[in-house]
Amino acid sequence: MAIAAEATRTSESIDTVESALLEQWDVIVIGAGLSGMYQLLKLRQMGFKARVYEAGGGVGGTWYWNRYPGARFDSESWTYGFSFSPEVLKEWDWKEHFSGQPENLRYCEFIADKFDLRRDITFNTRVKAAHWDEAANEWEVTFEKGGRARARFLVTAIGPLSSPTMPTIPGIEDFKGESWHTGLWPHHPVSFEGKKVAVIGTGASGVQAITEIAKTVGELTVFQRTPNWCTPLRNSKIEPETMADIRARYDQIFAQCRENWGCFVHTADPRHSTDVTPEEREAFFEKLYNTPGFAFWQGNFRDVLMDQAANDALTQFVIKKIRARVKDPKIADKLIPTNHGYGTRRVPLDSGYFEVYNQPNVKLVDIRETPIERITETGLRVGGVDYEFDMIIYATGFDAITGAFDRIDFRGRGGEKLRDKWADGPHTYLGLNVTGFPNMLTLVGPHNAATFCNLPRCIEQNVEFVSDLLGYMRDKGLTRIEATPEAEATWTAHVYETGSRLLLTKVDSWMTGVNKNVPGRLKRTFMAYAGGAPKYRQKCEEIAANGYEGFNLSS
Ligand code: NA7
Repeated sequence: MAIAAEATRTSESIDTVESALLEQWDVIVIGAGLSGMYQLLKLRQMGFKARVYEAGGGVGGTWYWNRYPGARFDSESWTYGFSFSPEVLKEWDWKEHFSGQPENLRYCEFIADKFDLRRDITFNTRVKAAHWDEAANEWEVTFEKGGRARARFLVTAIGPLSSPTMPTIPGIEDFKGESWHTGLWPHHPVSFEGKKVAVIGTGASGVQAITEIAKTVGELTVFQRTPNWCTPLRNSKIEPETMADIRARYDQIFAQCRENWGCFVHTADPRHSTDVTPEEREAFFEKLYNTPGFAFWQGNFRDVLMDQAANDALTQFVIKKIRARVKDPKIADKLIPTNHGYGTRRVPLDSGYFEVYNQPNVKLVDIRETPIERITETGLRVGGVDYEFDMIIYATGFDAITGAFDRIDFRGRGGEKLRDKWADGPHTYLGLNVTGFPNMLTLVGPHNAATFCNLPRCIEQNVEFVSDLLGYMRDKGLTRIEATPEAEATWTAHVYETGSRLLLTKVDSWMTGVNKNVPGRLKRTFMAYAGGAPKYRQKCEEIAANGYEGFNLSS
């Protein structure tokens, strides 16, 4: 039951090959995750003939694919749901403050049912290529399973973390036991009871999965390359009266998110960490550490993610916490990151992660000390020692942000390949369009504020901007839009300038585009706009108010 070494999400059922089929639409949307679903709804409401093509067998994107044990929100559930529909807000009850994957997928399905979205979505259809046809002024999209479709506008809703990557360890194909990638988790139940399980990878997915698997596993061995700074999630149930209170405050909650850098409810403290005494600082850290969600990361003193000395003080606090949670000091040493400060990579939120290593049936192997040599038929060879396993879990992450674009052969004006254009990092205007790729709008694309965002909040902003733009063009009889080279260059430079203030842009992670499993992804680049969602929204509003300045619009 081994999975393929190459982590591809192939279309789930290969229907009849309809290679002759040519479908014609006003707008094609690629992807039926949250952004694709909302974009479809808006386009339909505006009277556009729109079609969504989705590789998976259902809606939900991230929540459709990432079914691994322990997968759940790190955002408060009630800040994550869509805000655009008062009816949805009235009808949907969140059951936990940080809701789990099964419920999150149900939410996506509820949205699809509520707005009858599925009738405009073609499932099990992975887009292989999208080519701009200059003469026809439209896009032609071809599918892996055959068939093609054309539309004047192309909207990519392909997600920032949707291209899973496997390690480049030799022998992956040889393993005879069960093996799964967290981002390609099967739809049937997977039991760990009595089994010897290996997990490779300790990012946010690995941390959630390891904690859950440890509850029932026979023996668990974690292969860790880089430890991460985890802090407690502190999830809890939402009782009906609490849900009623949340519902009454939705306007206020979403308004608060709108004003926040990453659209969370945790706002950075306006003080510098040196404005208070060491005792006050410690007490503040303690309070935040005990607050659910990203409070400790996002609601801390304003300088801790920008100033090295401030970050060092915070890091020392987390080190103490890890040491207090892990009984064996030698294991604690291995679990404490040494190559980056707290909060400079995506912080996994944990629900008992460090305590897992106090269990007698859980082992931690530091593969920087003893690298994995190969995968064998029965397990892993590490430092000359063969470890036997029933199951190997790859929690090895994604080719982030631009990876999903690289998997589709996008070609713009004159046949230019997007992959080539972005070879040294993304170049975009607002993270929503690329010069040379007319009429292509990239929701949650690189250099968009959405990458650092409580995603649905920024998805709503992105989708509404794109919808207004398409409505404006239709009203004015315009059929073509493309960012000017100047606007693209200015925005790209602005993204770099803004990012350089953050410590996280000086550290290797998916946020800086580094993935050691992917050729050409070893050099850091800037994947996201770090100026924050409020500034981004303001910029978009100004641009729209000025007749979409920075874009060439023509009929
Ligand atoms: P991440 O955060 O990219 O984590 C991937 C993990 O896998 C990380 O610990 C990697 O170590 C490890 N990894 C990757 N390749 C290897 C190899 N070849 N050998 C050993 N270990 C490896 O992905 P996640 O899925 O956890 O999270 C992605 C985001 O999804 C998350 O931040 C949330 O926003 C949702 P490394 O750090 O590269 O040394």
